[in-house]
Parts: sequence; structure tokens; C-alpha cells
Amino acid sequence: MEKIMILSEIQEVVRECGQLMLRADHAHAGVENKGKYNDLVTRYDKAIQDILQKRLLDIAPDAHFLGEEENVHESIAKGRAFVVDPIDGTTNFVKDYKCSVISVAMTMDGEVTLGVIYNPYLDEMYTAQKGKGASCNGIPIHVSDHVLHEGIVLYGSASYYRELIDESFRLLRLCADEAMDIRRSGSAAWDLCTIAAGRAEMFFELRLQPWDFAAGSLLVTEAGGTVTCVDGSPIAIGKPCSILAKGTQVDDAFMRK
Ligand code: 2AM
Ligand code: CA
Ligand code: CA
Ligand code: CA
Repeated sequence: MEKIMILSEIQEVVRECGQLMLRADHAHAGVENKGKYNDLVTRYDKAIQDILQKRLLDIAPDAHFLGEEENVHESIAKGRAFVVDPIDGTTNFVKDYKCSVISVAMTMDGEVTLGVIYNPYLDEMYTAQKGKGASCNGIPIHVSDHVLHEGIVLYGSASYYRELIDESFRLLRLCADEAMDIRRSGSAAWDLCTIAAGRAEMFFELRLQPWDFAAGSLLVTEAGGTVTCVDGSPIAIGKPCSILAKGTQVDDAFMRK
């Protein structure tokens, strides 16, 4: 099937799922933890993943499916696959903090070919197609060309990975010396949209999962930016990775001193 048609069908289902988030009954969200007290899931995470799984596999029945919830963790190494985070920013969602997104990537042999991220609170639909650029609500987007001294650094601090806190904050301290200001949204996929849209200059977070960064990494690269591991090596979509995304004029060598 034509990629352009797949892209519009993905947007349609993602938009519907966004309506579910906006209409959520937060008093009865069915909040549970997945082992650690701060690793949350709600009935909305599960319901949205179920809808996405069914509808995306209707669009491309041959595809594999990798989603955060309910142990649907198929390999994406070969052939077509969907990589889905039904709600990125679940803690924000539980708090009704209104900063959570739906993230869907389509991959071919482990490479992202389509990325869709929807922020229902801002009604912003981010899309990227490999080799064809990135857009927000149909308008092309570009990463920032500011240097870090005039820039904002976004970060995720991995409070749920206690063993990574010291290293996260060490890197954050380095960023505080280089950048104009610092932000933490609580949604890695949203942070990648923010970099792709040129609203901030650099993002890093240690040990993200494929569903956190698959779609967003294509958005950033198609918007003219760079996405690597924090150590500067190339990212691989099928496994956990510490992500660093940036605009065109950011020198991130200080992160590796
Ligand atoms: P989530 O809301 O889909 O779980 C923010 O630091 C990023 O970390 C978000 O993308 C968030 O995704 C993810 N995150 C939050 N809690 C987490 C946990 N317990 N384990 C791994 N990732 C988590
Ligand atoms: Ca989660
Ligand atoms: Ca996530
Ligand atoms: Ca999630």
C-alpha cells in the first residue's frame, strides 16, 4: 500500500485515540503500577494500545507489533513493523498535567520509515516520512540553528532508574553550564517533537525504550537535526538506547568529557 495512504490512516486512528485522552475520566483511570511504585499504567494506556494494534494491523496485516504495554513485544528486525507508545507521559496523564502524546512509528527491516506523534492537548499532529521531511499540522518544520549558549536543553531524568540518577544529573550539570535554560516535560516523545519543531536546541535522556524514541527520532532527522546515542554512536531502533537529539549548531562534545 502507498506510504502516503498509510500515513493518513495512522493519523486518523491516532487522532481518535487523542479524543479518548481528552475525554478521560481521571477519577476512574484504573491506575496501577507495573512493579515499581512510580512505573504507572492506566486503562487508557491499555485501551489505546489495543485500538492502535487492531487498526494498524488492519492497515498492514503482515506487520509485526511492538508496543509498551501488555507484553506485545515482537521483534522488529525483519520486515514491516509498528512501534507504538499509546501514551508517552503516563505520569503526566495520571496527574492531568496535560503533557502526554501518542507515538507511532512504522519500520522496515529495523529502520523507521514513518513517524506520527500526536499531542491532543495542543491538537498538534507531527508526521515524518523518511526522505520527505517532517511537518506539524501539515506545515514543514525545521530544527533550531541556534548555538547552545542561546538554547534550551530538554532532559529526562530517569527517576524510575535509580542507578542512572547520578549520571543523568552529572550530564544535566554540564548542560546547565552550556545552555541558556533547562526543561523537563515528562514525555520523551514530546521532547523530540519540540526539538524537531525548533523550539529547543538539545534533548537527552538515558536508557529510553524503542517506543519512546522511534517516531520522534525520524521527526528530528527529517527536520534537519541529528539523533545519536549520548556517547555519539549511531542509534539502533530495536533496543534500549540513551538518546541525544539536537539542532544544527549544537556542539555536544562537552557531554563526553
Ligand atoms: P511513559 O510515560 O510512556 O512511561 C520521561 O522521562 C520518559 O520516561 C517518558 O517517555 C516516559 O514514558 C518514560 N518513563 C516513565 N516512567 C518510566 C519507567 N518506569 N520506566 C521506563 N520509562 C519510563
Ligand atoms: Ca510507561
Ligand atoms: Ca514512553
Ligand atoms: Ca507509555
